[in-house]
Amino acid sequence: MKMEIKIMKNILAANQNKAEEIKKLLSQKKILMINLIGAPGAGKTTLLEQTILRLKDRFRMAVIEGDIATDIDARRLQPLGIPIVQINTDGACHLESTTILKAFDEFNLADLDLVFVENVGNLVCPAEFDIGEYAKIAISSVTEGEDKPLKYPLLFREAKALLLSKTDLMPYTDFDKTGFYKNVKNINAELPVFEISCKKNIGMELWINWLTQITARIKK
Ligand SMILES: Nc1nc2c(ncn2[C@@H]2O[C@H](COP(=O)(O)OP(=O)(O)OP(=O)(O)O)[C@@H](O)[C@H]2O)c(=O)[nH]1
Ligand SMILES: [Mg+2]
Repeated sequence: MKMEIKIMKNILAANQNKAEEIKKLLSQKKILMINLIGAPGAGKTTLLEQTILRLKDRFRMAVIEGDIATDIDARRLQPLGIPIVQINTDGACHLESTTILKAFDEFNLADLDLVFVENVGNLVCPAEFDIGEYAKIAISSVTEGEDKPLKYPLLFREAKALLLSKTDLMPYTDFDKTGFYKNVKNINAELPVFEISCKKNIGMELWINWLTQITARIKK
């Protein structure tokens, strides 16, 4: 039992060291890195497609796609014409900073303003790991229910913004929006929430404005 705890501590310490290296590098190069975290199917790749389309003329972007297996998401994003690296974790439920640093070798960092990381679909483990990002962004869809902030509090505590996705499906579910906001507030009173539907193009401007502002601030 003692041994297990020590191993976990070592893993987290090694991850943190690399994460600090990444933070320094990104700060030198004035690059903003976003770590997108949500359950499988919450709408992470769809959000990236729609976000990148809207910011393409403004920022130079790249994507690191994290999945347990396959390059399905990387292929989906390929038509956007930006650099993409697919990481397959081979079973691991989250990305770590060592792999992120290796993925940077595939990019010309001098040519980038914004790097999106789509973490492995999971509400738990990715929230525990600092990968050197500027911000963890949580995405939770209405079909997952309003109780997720209470059941998986770490992500909602760590996130700098929360996207409530698939709002077009709200009329077809028993999603309790008032309850959702109450639960979010309970965990993280300061967390900005953006209600979006990538499918019906609803609510995207506020999210895009928020992201544009923080990216522009980093570039100064
Ligand atoms: N109705 C509706 N469906 C959506 C919306 N956004 C995404 N979807 C659908 O939800 C499903 C999952 O979306 P993805 O973007 O692949 O989700 P993901 O979070 O990247 O999934 P993983 O990478 O497997 O974890 C797809 O069928 C999307 O078309 C939305 O705003 N409204
Ligand atoms: Mg995806």
